[in-house]
Amino acid sequence: MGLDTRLPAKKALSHFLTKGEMMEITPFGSGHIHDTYLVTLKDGESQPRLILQKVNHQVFTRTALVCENIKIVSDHIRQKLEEMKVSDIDRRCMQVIPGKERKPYFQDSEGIFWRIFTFIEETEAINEVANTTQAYEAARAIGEFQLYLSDLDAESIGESIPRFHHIGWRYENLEKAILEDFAGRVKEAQEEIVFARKVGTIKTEMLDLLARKVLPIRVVHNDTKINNVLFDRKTGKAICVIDLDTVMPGSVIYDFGDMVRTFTSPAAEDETDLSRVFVRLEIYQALVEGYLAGAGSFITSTERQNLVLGAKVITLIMGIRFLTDYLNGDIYYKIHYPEQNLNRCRNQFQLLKDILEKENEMSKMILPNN
Ligand code: GN1
Ligand code: MG
Repeated sequence: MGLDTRLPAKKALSHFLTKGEMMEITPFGSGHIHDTYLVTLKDGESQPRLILQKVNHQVFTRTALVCENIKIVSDHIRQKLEEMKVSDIDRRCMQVIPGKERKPYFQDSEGIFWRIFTFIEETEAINEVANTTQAYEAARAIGEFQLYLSDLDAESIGESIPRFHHIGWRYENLEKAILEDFAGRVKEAQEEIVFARKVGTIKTEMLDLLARKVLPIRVVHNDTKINNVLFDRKTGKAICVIDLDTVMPGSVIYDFGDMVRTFTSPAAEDETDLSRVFVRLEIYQALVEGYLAGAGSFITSTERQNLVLGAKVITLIMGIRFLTDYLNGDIYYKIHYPEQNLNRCRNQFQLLKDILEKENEMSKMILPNN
């Protein structure tokens, strides 16, 4: 990224309530959606660092609502941590730096939304889980995240992306993309299309559950991939859950499912060597233990019984979303080469196949006494 793309970021920065002079601004992170920068300031002797983001408003059309949600949620968690007298609170939850107009964002003259968070120092994000301790830790952090938000009225925040995890809607979008064949790629993705249709029974099972309204609607994260949990560099403990864009009313089974999707496979989600894509049961076991250590006290038995369904649904949804984007000509996710979305889809479908094979074992590990 050259100086040109950093200029608007630099300009936006001046519209926030930050202390100090700007020293450095560099592109940061590996997200698929926004443009993210790490900013270093100079404030007397100290050099505070910040995360500045140009929000992708094509993906998040309800941009102001998303930023306001994040403020509500991070303030709520902070209050919980204060009540619990947790130490090091600034590193344990995200902190929004307000714009000069006291909003949790700044909208520039071109309508672009910018936002700033404090940078959480001495942490690392990982893209693949290396051992059971990491899985336990990250899952515990997600479970606790849900726990802290379990008394926040789901109506107090808005839906950042309507129908985000609605599997019926994701199938509708796929069928539309197949019909339109906008990028002329349907012929390249025959096998994947056949597979998606074949596992439509997962959709039926989920839609049936939704229709019965037995899953409580709670404030959940909705994007619990492993790199959205920060680990303390020194202790290896999971200390903060980040990327709160998709925090909205939903079900805990989606968060559990996205952890299974991204923690248990030893490979990244665009790995093309599919022999490396499978559920590591020992990692899964640690994930379950960590999650229940965080969330076991408040989830209902129906939620518990449907956690593995969450893993199937989320992995299927992600495969379908990557496939749909491939067919639409890569308009949603950032890609680095033309086939990347198809590769991501194949990867997710491979993982789903393995989940389906191990489903019984996985369910038993959650309900050992039932
Ligand atoms: C996107 O923000 P990021 O890159 O972590 C996506 C998630 C997907 C994920 C797949 C708003 O997340 O839903 O699970 O990519 N976020 C949105 O890697 O679509
Ligand atoms: Mg995200």
